[in-house]
Amino acid sequence: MCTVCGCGTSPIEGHKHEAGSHGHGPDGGPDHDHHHYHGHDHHSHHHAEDGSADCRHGIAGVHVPGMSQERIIQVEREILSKNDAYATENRRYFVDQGVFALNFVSSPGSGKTSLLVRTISELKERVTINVIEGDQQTSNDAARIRETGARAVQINTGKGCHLDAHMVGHALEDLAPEPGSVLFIENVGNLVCPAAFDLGEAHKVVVLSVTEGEDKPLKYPDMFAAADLMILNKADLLPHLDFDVGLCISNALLVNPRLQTLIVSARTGEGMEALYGWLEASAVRQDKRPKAV
Ligand SMILES: Nc1nc2c(ncn2[C@@H]2O[C@H](COP(=O)(O)OP(=O)(O)OP(=O)(O)O)[C@@H](O)[C@H]2O)c(=O)[nH]1
Ligand SMILES: [Zn+2]
Ligand SMILES: [Zn+2]
Repeated sequence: MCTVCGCGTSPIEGHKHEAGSHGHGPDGGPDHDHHHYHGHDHHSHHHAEDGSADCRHGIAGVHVPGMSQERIIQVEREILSKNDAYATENRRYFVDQGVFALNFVSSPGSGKTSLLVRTISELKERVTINVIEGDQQTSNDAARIRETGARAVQINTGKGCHLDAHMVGHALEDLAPEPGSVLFIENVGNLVCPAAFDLGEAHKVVVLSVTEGEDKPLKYPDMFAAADLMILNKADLLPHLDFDVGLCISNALLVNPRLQTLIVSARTGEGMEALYGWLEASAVRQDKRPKAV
């Protein structure tokens, strides 16, 4: 729904958001859209006999009270095209600086922060890793990251359920990641909205834990379609569950045949070496790409 309303302010830890102070953006100005709609449109969702309402059949694929399907599409396009302009700028910055940026997306509690903490602790002698933490309210995750010695900037999205490229651009001003470093962006725990927002990252990495069910890729296909890597976390719990790893992976491949998969445990460290290998290989691949974007 966030692609429709676009409302909400997003404080970045230690960052004052003054009008006119933006150092980036196609128009150089702030990008806080507030759309307020009044009036009546006829509902366009379908009610089935079992009492369910199916919103997929409207042309916008979503139902918003008080907005026509055409207006929803227009507003979504405006928000996403502004986002894409900021994302392009972030991407250019990453490529110019040789910063390898990954956007970690998942439902709440799949283990993103635990994975990042373990990865930083085990790789910090080899590579500089900084983190942008997205969260609706607290700075808990940024504090967990800082305990490893890594630098972290927290973005609180308030009511917003995803990070957008504009927020990340501001966080980059504060963080100024070192050339040649790795940047982890931990998105807000939400399997829906973060799929729609390009942050300029090299790859989206979707983290799914084995306690969540094999059908998640089918239920939330956009997220799995947008990702290049799926990390199946909490593998240490598999002996206690009837989770079918093969079925989960084949469901994910139905949605995205190019998706790579790693099975890990952030708790025991199982599978983490393979993740580090993937990181290294992907960072090298980005480095070899031409600089002009
Ligand atoms: N058994 C087990 N538990 C894990 C593993 N990874 C994370 N957890 C636990 O899962 C819970 C959530 O982990 P987090 O790392 O906070 O998950 P998150 O994705 O960062 O959560 P949000 O930021 O709230 O979306 C914590 O209690 C972790 O200790 C794992 O590999 N195995
Ligand atoms: Zn977290
Ligand atoms: Zn959202």
